[in-house]
Amino acid sequence: MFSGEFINRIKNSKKIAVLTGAGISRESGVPTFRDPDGFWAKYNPQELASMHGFMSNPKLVLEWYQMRRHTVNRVEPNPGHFALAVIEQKVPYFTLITQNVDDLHRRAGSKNIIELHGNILNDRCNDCYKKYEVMDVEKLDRIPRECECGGIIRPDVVWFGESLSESNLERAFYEARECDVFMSIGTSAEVMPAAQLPYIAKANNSYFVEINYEPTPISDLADETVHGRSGEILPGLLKELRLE
Ligand code: BV8
Repeated sequence: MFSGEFINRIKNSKKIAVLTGAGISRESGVPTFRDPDGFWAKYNPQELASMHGFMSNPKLVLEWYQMRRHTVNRVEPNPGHFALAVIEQKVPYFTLITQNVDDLHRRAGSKNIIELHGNILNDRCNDCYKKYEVMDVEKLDRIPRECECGGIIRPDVVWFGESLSESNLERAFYEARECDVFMSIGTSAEVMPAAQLPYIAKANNSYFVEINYEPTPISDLADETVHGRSGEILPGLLKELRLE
């Protein structure tokens, strides 16, 4: 499945950086962005995951996040998440940069995680960033809720059109620059600035491997691409590394 070159590179690597997207959580039962299921299929996630979408219909957007939280709280990390947590323990330095907001990497035991797009399990104040417990939409006496500072309370994620946390982005760019092996797993590589990371890694001579169900705009950039399900491919990598 993987070349001897890649296996060697991982075994001798000093620094590994991995970028994950919604595809790695698909086998846990979390719909990806491009294949929302059922009722939500008629909505454009890019519209819902935006301040404009939220302010135009805060109740609908809060219900969307509530449905996604219920899904995430009901599912488990899959063998792909667990495999990355095992590799992290066995190599000198490993950074997991995720676009996912589902908390599944942390639940699988990964430690050095950069959540580029936030985390769906909390709400926060839009102005002062104070964290708030999420509440059932039906129980809210006003929508959106208001922080004591006067700001509106919204999901603790980065929406389309919003800037990412400077420190998270700096750390992610740094790790992509410094790594000797970079992996992109389960992402369509369409969302910026996350999709810049493989280019940064490649520009700094890292060995870049893409694992994805189908080809993406970065497949030609990769030294190796493995197409298929990450929940099967990553345990296969553990086997080839004799880490299973
Ligand atoms: C910003 C949190 C400054 C919310 C998300 C430059 C060029 C063009 C556009 C832009 C640009 N710079 C900025 C933009 C605008 C925009 C953007 O990138 N638009 C794109 C869509 C064109 N970016 C932003 O707005 C970012 N902010 O840059 O600030 C700024 C501001 C304004 C204007 C300019 C600059 C903020 C982006 C963050 C958005 N928030 N999530 C929430 O989740 O509710 S992003 C959201 O999309 C999720 O994080 C999700 O992860 C991501 C979707 O990407 P993927 O993870 O890749 O998921 P997708 O479904 O697309 O693909 C899944 C893949 O997995 C598929 O390829 C599939 O084949 C594969 N797969 C499926 N099953 C499996 C599998 N692979 C393996 N195994 C399987 N089993």
